[in-house]
Amino acid sequence: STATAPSKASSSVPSIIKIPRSIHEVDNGKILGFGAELSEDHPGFHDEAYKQRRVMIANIARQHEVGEFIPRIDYTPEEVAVWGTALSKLKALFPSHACAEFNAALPKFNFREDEVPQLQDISEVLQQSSGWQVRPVAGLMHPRDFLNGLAFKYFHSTQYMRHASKPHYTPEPDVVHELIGHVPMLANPTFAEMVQAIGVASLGADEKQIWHLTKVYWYTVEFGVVREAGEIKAFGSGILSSFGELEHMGQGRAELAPFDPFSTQPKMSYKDGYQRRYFVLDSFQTGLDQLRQFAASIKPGVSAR
Ligand code: TIH
Ligand code: FE2
Repeated sequence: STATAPSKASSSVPSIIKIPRSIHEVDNGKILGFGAELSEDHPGFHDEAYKQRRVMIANIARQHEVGEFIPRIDYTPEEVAVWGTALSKLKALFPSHACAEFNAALPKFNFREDEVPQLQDISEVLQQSSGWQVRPVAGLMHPRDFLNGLAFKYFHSTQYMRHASKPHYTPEPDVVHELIGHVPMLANPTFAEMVQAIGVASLGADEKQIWHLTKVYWYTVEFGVVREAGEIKAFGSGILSSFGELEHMGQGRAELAPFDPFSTQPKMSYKDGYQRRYFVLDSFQTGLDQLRQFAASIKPGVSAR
């Protein structure tokens, strides 16, 4: 979807940025990092059967077209056990550690420990709540494509399970992270608008702006916390889907800083383990206002069409 700008053979010449007009023009086929190949420090790196299973599930996402029924996965008893272990431990911490909006939305999805929810069913419930839908994806997408999807109220979701050896923390997105971490929050209309504002800002953004927005997304949607009656509560999906990270946040030893989309965001990494600092929103309405102001300050470059 991007083409090189004609003439002037200089590396500083930006390529033409195509603004998708619908979700059909958002490419979910460019898979980076873990999605393409597990790295050596991934818990499943030495497990051939696990890697083959991932390839099979990834192929389902590769063949899926927007608007089609999302094929069901017949999760193995081992995969169901990983889901159940993660869910039961997390559920014990949610009342004290998760934000009120998350706790209010969670029951809509009826998560059970003995069954991994299917993306199609979850997408239907989500659509009823906030108009958002889920689209399967093989692994980590190109940031521009992922962020563009948010503008159209589409959340790209992996469908494979984390490795059984590490149910309480994994370095990459998986179905536990998507369904427990992201989906209930996206059922909240104010939060969902906040996420959409990041997506709208990404339409036609240049490479530098995309990189900044990726970090903004990371420090809010993935790892944000919110002040609630003077207490710090989790709303970031990477905290809500990891018992280890949620417990770490609750211990209060990580640094806290106010979130500001206009300031330089710190470097992010999938490999650093638990966050050493969390950014704090005063409320989702405040976050929405901040992100809308920021989105309005981003002008699509001359190369956007
Ligand atoms: N660490 C999260 C978990 O274990 O659920 C997954 C990730 C979220 C963001 C990056 S990796
Ligand atoms: Fe995520």
